[in-house]
Amino acid sequence: MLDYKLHKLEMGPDTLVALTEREAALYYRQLVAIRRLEAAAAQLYREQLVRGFCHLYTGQEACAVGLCAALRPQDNLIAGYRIHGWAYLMGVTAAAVLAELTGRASGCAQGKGGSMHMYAPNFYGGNGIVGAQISLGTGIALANKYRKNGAVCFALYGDGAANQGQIFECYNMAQLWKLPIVFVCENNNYGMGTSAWRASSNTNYYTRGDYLPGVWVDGQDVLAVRSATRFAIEHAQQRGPLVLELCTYRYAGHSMSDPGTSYRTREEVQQVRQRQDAIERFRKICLEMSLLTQTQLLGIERTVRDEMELAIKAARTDVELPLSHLCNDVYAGSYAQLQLRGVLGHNLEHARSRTESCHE
Ligand SMILES: Cc1ncc(C[n+]2csc(CCOP(=O)(O)OP(=O)(O)O)c2C)c(N)n1
Ligand SMILES: [Mg+2]
Repeated sequence: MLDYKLHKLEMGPDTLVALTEREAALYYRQLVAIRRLEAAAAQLYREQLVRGFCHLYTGQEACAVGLCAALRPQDNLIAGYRIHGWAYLMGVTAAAVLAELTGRASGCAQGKGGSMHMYAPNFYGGNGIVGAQISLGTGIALANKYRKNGAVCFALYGDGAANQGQIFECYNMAQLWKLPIVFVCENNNYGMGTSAWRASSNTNYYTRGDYLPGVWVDGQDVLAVRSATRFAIEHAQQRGPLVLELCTYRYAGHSMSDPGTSYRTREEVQQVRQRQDAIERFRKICLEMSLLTQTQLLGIERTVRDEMELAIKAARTDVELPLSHLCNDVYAGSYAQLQLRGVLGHNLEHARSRTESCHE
């Protein structure tokens, strides 16, 4: 029996849900894959192969797996900067995620984007400006409505971002125009170096849309998130925007440079790991409901380990783009042939990248 809290809604998501063996195997594989993907990212970072920022999603896996399980092919997603797992679920391979982190040509943005800038079809990627993705997501929802394509846009933000002014402008416009958008607040209890209760006057993020309906969801439970997402899609299509608050927890620090222990205790992190870990909880459901056996679970873990080992190898050894590709894809159309200014000693042009020429 799933539990929700509702704001300005009489009916909420389904509290009883069905789970097939196939779905159980898929979700378990995805949960474990994201955890291992982030462990690999952390390892590559420690080896100083990842330059720039690196924000890990460890602990929050059930939010991404549950939400993506309910997405239809036409729906869109846009997120902040904690996106490795989202990119993976939206179709970027583990190798393309890790190779992107280490700046390789085989990375999903040819190594030019790094941790925060990964994209895939219908995934409008990571965005480093806190809250800015919500304005972009509202624009995507407006485009969906204008094109009558039936798609719903999911715009993700954190508890820290929830206090950004532009989010309230977006709530307002989305409600006025009844846009097909779901505002998804992943409340992991902490922003950058501070806690939600120190930074927000109202930590019930599902109510923060005021006139917008909202649902509080247990973000450590894949099935609760999936059920809430299904409900949100129907609501957004028929009635317009709503807010989903996914209550979750971040094990790692804000980014790799934050040990994550100056604003919370090690014991707290340890307790959440022991009592509310999303993977452990899902594993228990699978065993208790006899959907998967211990052997099958171990088999899935082995497959994921092999997948990640290959991905780590690509991230370590694939080639980088040559200098001639430095400014490709900055402009499109008539700007394509413009000479690049201010690069002394090099004769570089703006151009569109051709993947087959990446390795020249
Ligand atoms: C406009 C803007 N202000 C400040 C920052 C610096 N900053 C980066 S992340 C962050 C906190 C965000 O916390 P939250 O939304 O809870 O996301 P989480 O890191 O927990 O996933 C801040 C203040 C920024 N990137 N952009
Ligand atoms: Mg947060």
